[in-house]
Amino acid sequence: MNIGIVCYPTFGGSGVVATELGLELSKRGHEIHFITYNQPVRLELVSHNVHYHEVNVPEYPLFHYQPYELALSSKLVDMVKLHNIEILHVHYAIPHAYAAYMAKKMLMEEGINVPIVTTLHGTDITLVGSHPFYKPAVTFSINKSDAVTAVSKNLKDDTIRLFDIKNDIHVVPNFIDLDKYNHEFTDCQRGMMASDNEKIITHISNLRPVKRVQDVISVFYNIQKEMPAKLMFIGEGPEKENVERRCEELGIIDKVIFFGRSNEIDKILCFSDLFLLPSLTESFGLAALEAMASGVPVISSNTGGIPEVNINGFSGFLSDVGDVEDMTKNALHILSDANRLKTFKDNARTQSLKFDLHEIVPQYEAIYEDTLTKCLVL
Ligand code: GMT
Repeated sequence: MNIGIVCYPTFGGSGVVATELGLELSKRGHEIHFITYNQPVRLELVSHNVHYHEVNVPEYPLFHYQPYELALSSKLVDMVKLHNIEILHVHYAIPHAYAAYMAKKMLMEEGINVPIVTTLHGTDITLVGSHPFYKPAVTFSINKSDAVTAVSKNLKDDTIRLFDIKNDIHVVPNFIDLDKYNHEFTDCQRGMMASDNEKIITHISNLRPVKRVQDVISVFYNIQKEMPAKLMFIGEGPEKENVERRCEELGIIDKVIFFGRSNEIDKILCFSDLFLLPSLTESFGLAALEAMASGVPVISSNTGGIPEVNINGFSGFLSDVGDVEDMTKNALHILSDANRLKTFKDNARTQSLKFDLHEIVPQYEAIYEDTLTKCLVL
């Protein structure tokens, strides 16, 4: 198949999933066209069947806001025609599904019918999309898509609860390339980060308020009072300065290593003992899955789609949002006993196997085929 993928090219989970999906589909023989405003961060290699088409928005002083969705829909029209793209898979409703629908209508004028598959990732529904400003456009875009998928059952339920949805929503969970997160990784340079007796706690996110990174600091502060520990803090975002200031105030700054954005999180996760994800909401929690695939148990909040990924008492523990005392208790329970830690590490890896990309990517292929067949009939 000749597939166009539209996504946010940044470090967010939706862009990561879209990129990994495109790369795996290319390995399975499909021709993939990424169409976005920057080369996606995990798209290191453009090969004979992986292409990247940049959307440029010409600056024009009359426009107070430069119209990205207009530029995107025009680019989609051009790329579909130029490369005979058969199907468009757009990640994130705003503005991608909206722009794709406009492109579809323009192409129809020329007798070309290109189906649109929209994948909902969470923030497009729970945080941004349900805002009254965007709600009509998001509802419209979802209802006009030829197929809709959501990354968890919880996100599907939220979408149906928050919007007037006429379309079916297929749950296709996020996935992981288990070979990339091999916990037998031999080049694991733990010794560079911490001494043998120190436990390594890790957090990865875009440090937005929804991630509740202050809870990460609180839990880590409590842990390091009980046992030697280091915190690996990966990511950039609006909460970073507050986090640094709080670590200074608490006197733990020398125990926290800030990595900034990283494309090598597998190398950091391979020496981690515990992963913290205390988010306010999370449609799936791809970062937790990446940790588990590296054999790292997860202490998380019990919210959104996280319980579909992290199994309480098996791959880690779930606590109420903001309950840092419970999170601390659970973290210490896992970390304080070497045998228990080993069991939780093994369980985390076992749980991640359910999200093997070889199982999940064919589900997307089946949706493409089904959607193409339906659109041919129409
Ligand atoms: O969590 C973020 O801030 C990024 C956001 C995104 O849109 O890229 O992540 C969302 O999509 C990921 C991939 O499907 C999910 O794993 C995240 O849970 C989801 N984030 C939220 O729901 C807050």
